[in-house]
Amino acid sequence: NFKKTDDAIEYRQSAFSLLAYNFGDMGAMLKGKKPFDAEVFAMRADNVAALSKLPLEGFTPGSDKGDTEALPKVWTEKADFDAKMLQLQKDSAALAIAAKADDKKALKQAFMATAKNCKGCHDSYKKD
Ligand code: ASC
Repeated sequence: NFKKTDDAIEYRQSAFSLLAYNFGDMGAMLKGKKPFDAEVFAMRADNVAALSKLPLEGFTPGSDKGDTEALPKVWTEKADFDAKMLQLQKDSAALAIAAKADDKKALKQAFMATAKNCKGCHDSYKKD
């Protein structure tokens, strides 16, 4: 358990920072902003699959109060928020598997499916 509300906020924000870094690098490779490296891509996909399990724990009751970009809706519609976080976990697990196969088209599809979760959840639950 977190000792303070701020610790919960910092925990989830740290997880999101690591997610954005790893996911962003995969995006850069797929967009041709840097060379595609299958090994690095697969490593990042594993990281994203693991990291996607972390943030939810930081959305503790009362941690809508603090230095956070999370909207109050996270807590008033927690079941939907939880379901969206679980969908991200599922899709990034599938992406990690796709990243180990030699099928670039399937890999791109799995990446886009995962990215949809990021954007979809931000649109509903994050301040802009
Ligand atoms: C990223 C990042 C996000 C998502 C989102 C996908 O790299 O930081 O929040 O991808 O832009 O649509």
